[in-house]
Amino acid sequence: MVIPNVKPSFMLLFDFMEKEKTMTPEEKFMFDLQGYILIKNVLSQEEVDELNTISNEKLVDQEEVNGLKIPRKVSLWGKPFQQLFDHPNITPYLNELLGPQFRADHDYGIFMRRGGSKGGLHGGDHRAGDHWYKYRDGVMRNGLTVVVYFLAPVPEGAGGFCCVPGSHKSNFPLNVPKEVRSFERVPHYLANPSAETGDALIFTEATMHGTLPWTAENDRRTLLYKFSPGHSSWSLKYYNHDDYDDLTEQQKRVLAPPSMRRPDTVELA
Ligand SMILES: O=C(O)CCC(=O)C(=O)O
Repeated sequence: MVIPNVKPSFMLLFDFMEKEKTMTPEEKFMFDLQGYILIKNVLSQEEVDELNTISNEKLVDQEEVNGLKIPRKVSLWGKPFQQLFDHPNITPYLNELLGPQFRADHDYGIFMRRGGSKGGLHGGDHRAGDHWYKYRDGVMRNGLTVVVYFLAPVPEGAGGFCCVPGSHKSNFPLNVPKEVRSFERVPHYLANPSAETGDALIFTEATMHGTLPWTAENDRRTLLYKFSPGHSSWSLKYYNHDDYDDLTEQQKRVLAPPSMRRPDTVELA
C-alpha cells in the first residue's frame, strides 16, 4: 500500500521558490477556511540578517516587561524595515484580501524571551468596528489585517501567535469561555502555527487570536505590519511620508491616509 505524503491540513505550506507570486486557489480556500495563512520563504536569509542586525541595535534601549519588548513603528528603523510595507512576496496577498487600494495602518515588533507573556485571546468579528471578514462572488475582503514577519523560528508548540481557525466566521464567538480567552485552558481548537525564519503569516483580526506564553529556547522575533482597506483606518494616526527617507511612489501610496478616492496601491503590469 502506498501511503501518500500528506501535509497537515491546516498548515499546507507554499514555497515561493516553486510557485508564482499570486494567491493560488488553494491559498484562497485556506484563508477563507481558517482566517489566516502561513506563507513560506517570504524573506531571503540576507533580508532576515539585515533586519536582525538592526533589531539587535535598536532593542538595546527598548524597555522589557514580562520578558517582552514591543517596539512601536519598527518601520522607522531603516530601509529594510520600510520595504516590508510593500514586499513583492506579500503585496499579491494584500491585493486579494483587502482590495487593490490597501493601505498600511500601523506597525510594531513583538520580541519575547522564554517565559515571556503578553495577553489573552481577542479580536473576532463580533464587535462593531474594524475586525470583519466578508466574501461575495469570488471576492474576499477584510478589515484590519496583519502580516507577521518571522525573524526567528517558531518551533512546534513554542507559543507566540495563536488563533482559533475559522472564528472569523463563527456564529458563537462570545461562547468562548473566559478560561480559554486567558489561556488557563488551551483547547484543541486553538492553533499555534509553527514557522521558520523568513516565513510570514497573514491573519485577519476578525479571527480570534492572541499570544501564548513563549516557551522556546530561542527568542521570539516577529514584526507585525497591519493593513486596512483603502477607505478605512484602525489607527487614530496616519503615517507621515516625511518620517521616511526615499519612499518609492508605491510606498507613498501604501502610506497615504484613508480615502475612497485613491489610486490602486500596486500598479499591475
Ligand atoms: O502575534 C501575536 O502575538 C498576536 C498579536 C496580536 O495580538 C494582535 O495583532 O492583535
